[in-house]
Amino acid sequence: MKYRCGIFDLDGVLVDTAKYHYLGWKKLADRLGFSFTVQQNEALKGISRMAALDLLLEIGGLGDAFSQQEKEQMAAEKNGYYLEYINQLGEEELLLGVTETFERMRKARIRIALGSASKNARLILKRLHIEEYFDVVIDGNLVKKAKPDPEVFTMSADRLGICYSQCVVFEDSLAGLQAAKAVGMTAVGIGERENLRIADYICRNVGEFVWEQ
Ligand code: B16
Ligand code: MG
Repeated sequence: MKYRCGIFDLDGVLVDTAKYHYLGWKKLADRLGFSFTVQQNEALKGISRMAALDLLLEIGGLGDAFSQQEKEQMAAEKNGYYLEYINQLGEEELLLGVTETFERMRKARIRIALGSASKNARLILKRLHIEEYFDVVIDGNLVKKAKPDPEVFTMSADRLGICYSQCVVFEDSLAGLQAAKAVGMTAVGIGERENLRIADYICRNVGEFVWEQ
């Protein structure tokens, strides 16, 4: 097997937390007095919390209306709403093929890493009871630069001492695929081809990936 490490994005790859991010942002938008649709939420996927807030405020026509301090309070407010959902999250919300893939990787001695923009990643892994599978967890608390910058993936590989060409990244966002490809990692897009054209492989879920190819 040519890969020595699999690096997994969290939201959209291991669990569908996007719906809870949406509900959290929607509650904030409701309070601020504008509507926010599921379709508009697509643009907020995969980017950092503060970048998502900036986009949300632009959507609501409030792009320049608030100070940095006010924006930080709003981001914290949204995170409070989001955590109400996350604290209810259970193993049954793991996406298809995740546990089986981790078990196969363990047997084949392929290292397992998390590369997520979320600052809530560790809590989510705990709630899903999959934290023990990870050799390294790199999340939004550790990186300075957001995807499409590859920092979240290179930090994972560097900590494990594995060269980038031996890493395979599983990602549902275009920015994440760009990040993986920029440093020569194999990029597996999870989702529909039309959104993920630059991926080396496209799968509907992580269990579909053929490790031996
Ligand atoms: P938090 P991922 C990303 O997770 C989400 O896709 C994105 O929608 C969210 O804004 C970002 O985490 C930050 O999340 O507010 O929990 O720090 O796809 O990189 O696993
Ligand atoms: Mg994602």
